[in-house]
Amino acid sequence: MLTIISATPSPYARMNRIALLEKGIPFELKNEIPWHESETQTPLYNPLEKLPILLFDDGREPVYDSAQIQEYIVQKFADKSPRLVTGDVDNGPQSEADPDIMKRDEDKQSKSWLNRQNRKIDGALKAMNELAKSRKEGSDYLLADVMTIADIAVICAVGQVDFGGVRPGWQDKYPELAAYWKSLDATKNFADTKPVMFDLKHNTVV
Ligand SMILES: N[C@@H](CCC(=O)N[C@@H](CS)C(=O)NCC(=O)O)C(=O)O
Repeated sequence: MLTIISATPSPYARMNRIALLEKGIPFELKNEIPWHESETQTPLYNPLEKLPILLFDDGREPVYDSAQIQEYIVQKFADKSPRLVTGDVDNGPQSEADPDIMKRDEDKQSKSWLNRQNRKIDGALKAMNELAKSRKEGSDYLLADVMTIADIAVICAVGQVDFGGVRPGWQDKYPELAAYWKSLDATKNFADTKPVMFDLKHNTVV
């Protein structure tokens, strides 16, 4: 049995959870708050003290970093449909959109740092809107007629912008992205993994 160390609001862990759910691979979900030092197991497995982490029950080394975990899932379970990659490495982004959004207390904010992060959010929304626009006519997905990890990454990234409330009105500014996000985010495995603010702490087998 696989275990994912996750956090309920984490867009990174959400990507890995969705990939496993789409492929129908059972896993145990362990929700943590990575900065609750007396309780978290995250630093035991990842020296960077970040989750998600994929654990094995046979003593194998854990895999951490959502992009690495996504790569592991795609390769290890390549024979399980959906493949989640097109196989065409030259055509289109397949892996990660960096979806984390953190808000510091005002007195700890740096203006230039904030400007840089804001520029990245706006640049990413614009780029993702272009991707949504460039979809093949009638396709629900970005790169192919089937879901890939690019769809999972974009939906989780956009979901985090929406959940964090950092760009009110983004749906009006980027209507193609909004329409694409709304329809895929309503499907089961996306709907079941929507971000939830910390305080929910439970272990479940999915
Ligand atoms: N690049 C990492 C980023 C993961 C990340 O930032 N996770 C957050 C939770 S969403 C975390 O564990 N933060 C704790 C910390 O930075 O100390 C990945 O893709 O897995």
